[in-house]
Amino acid sequence: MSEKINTFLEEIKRTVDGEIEKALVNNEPLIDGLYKSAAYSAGGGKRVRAVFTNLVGNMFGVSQDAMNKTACAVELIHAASLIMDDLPYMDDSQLRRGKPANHVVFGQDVALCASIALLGRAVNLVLEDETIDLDTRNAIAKILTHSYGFEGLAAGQFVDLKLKRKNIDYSIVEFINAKKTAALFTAAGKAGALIGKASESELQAIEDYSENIGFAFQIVDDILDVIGDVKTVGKDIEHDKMNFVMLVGEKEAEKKAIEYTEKALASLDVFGDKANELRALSSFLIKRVS
Ligand code: GRG
Repeated sequence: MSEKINTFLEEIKRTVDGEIEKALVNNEPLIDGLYKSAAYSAGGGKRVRAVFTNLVGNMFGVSQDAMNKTACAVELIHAASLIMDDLPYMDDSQLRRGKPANHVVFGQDVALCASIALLGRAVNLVLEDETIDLDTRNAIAKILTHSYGFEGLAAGQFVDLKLKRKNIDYSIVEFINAKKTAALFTAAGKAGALIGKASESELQAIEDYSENIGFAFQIVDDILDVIGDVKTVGKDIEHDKMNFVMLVGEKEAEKKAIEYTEKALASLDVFGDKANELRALSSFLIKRVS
């Protein structure tokens, strides 16, 4: 199954890359620089969140066409968040996805504009997606906008920047992980389930799965921040930045990542064999090195 998931990841990556290219076609020469900056950061990456939307959608028998715009939107939101995260007044990172961060190449002003434009394009892609019905588009747009606002990325980033260094405790790190990482994972998973017309209980199962996988993913990210190699990880490694590993130690962090993954897997029981690809994704994510 691990070989299959690798092929699957590659296939989805290709599809999403194609969608992103289509989503960022510019017809206004005056803003070429803005599109260049947006496209620069929208390119690359593992596309894990898009994979999530696709695997959940597949489980409900959704056609590839009906998932493409939503999966692309999720990745555009993620890209926008990475641009912002790297800015000097945020994490002040120079390297992202193995290349100079957006603001290093295009300047902070352009980077911020590109990030905002990507968020707008992401939501519009969903709202204008004629392959899915209007109610579903609205429901997905609602979930996505929540995922990066007060209920998601912005909230997590705020606490990360303003509180964590002063009040380091487990509940704060948990809050940050839930908002900064798990929120977008959950939105990606739920979006796939909504397109697939999942029942309330199925939607809840996907929410539980995604949330716990998001937690595990962030813990692995924190572990890589401490023990990772900058070349493989492709972004600045923040050895001095407080994170989950510094709070509980590397061994305990590993245990926690496994615990969250197991919790996530338990939520898939209701789907039986149909969830095998999601199960394979979980093992892939826990073993990742970048
Ligand atoms: C309003 C969009 C928005 C954001 C404002 C800056 C910010 C608040 C939040 C930062 C959120 C953030 C960047 C969280 C880190 C999540 C994380 C684990 C990123 C790495 O994800 P990977 O490994 O990256 O999937 P690739 O490069 O593979 O896509």
